[in-house]
Amino acid sequence: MIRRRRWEISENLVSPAAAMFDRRRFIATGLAAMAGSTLPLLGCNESVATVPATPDPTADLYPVPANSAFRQARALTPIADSAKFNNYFEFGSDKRIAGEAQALEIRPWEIRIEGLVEKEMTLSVDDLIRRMPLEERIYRHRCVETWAMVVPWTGFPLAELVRLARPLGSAKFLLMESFKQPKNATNQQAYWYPWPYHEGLRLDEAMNELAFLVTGAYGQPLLKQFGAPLRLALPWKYGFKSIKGLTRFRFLEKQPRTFWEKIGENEYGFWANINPRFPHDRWDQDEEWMLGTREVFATELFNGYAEEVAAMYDLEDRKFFY
Ligand SMILES: Nc1nc2c(c(=O)[nH]1)N[C@H]1C(S)=C(S)[C@@H](COP(=O)(O)O)O[C@H]1N2
Ligand SMILES: [Mo]
Repeated sequence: MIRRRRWEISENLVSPAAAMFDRRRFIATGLAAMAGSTLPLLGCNESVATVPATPDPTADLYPVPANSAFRQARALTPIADSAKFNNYFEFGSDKRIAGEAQALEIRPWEIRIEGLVEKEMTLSVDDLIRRMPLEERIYRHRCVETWAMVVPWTGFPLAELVRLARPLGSAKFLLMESFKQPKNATNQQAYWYPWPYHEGLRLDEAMNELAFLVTGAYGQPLLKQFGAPLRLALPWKYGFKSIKGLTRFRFLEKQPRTFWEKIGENEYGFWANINPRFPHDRWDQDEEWMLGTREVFATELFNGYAEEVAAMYDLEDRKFFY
């Protein structure tokens, strides 16, 4: 089989289920266009939300000072580009889900901490955000599909949440779960996806200083298409590990299976650490292209973050790169 570069194929996602969504979407938007109605997300110069839609209860906290330890040589991706090219399968399987994502209800929003912890707890996302030490960090983001971006996230280390949770000694893994709102996130009505979206980390990965819980971006509260009110940023792993719309953190003894592991054998698995030497089933990973400029760069081991994370893995063991 010949592997092609991601940007030589279409911008659709990769699983058979996703292809089905695309077909359904195509029919739906095609019919709407014929009926003469205006859908907000047709065409390529459509406008999308780049400011939070509703008054955000934490808006007074922004902007937050930048932590100068987390900078990038590459230019920031303009919000006009990153806010209209997203992966959020709850809202659709192509990149133009920003309009659909505005249907998500993000308040009230509860965060549940459970499993192997001293005391399980439920707290409102606003309480959590106000308790945490917010900072801005500029991170690279590399999607498994080979597109990449540079974003100024606001948030706090995942390690702070782990400390708040006080896990028991037996806790070795962290499972994280997204919301379930099938009424508003219409792809959640598709039964062949194992909703809600869920991801996992080994506890030492969760405690690594790079693992960052995101509450805002570009100096303002997080946009819905970016995963408001709470998402993860794991810049050394493929983007699908950076779970959006977080509601649940469960501490476990055993490694959990993730959303994408359940969907397909030929997708990357639990670890998904970025390595240009380990191709996807259907394309190479040795290069990446930037949203906006389309500039192409060589993919770096751990997306350029090897210094911070390489010690956590056996680099000879292939499993850590799938
Ligand atoms: N809940 C949820 N989180 C998710 C996804 C998703 O579909 N649902 N997509 C992932 C993928 S594949 C990527 S590349 C990033 C994209 O983040 P962005 O759209 O903010 O750039 O979100 C990740 N987090
Ligand atoms: Mo992705």
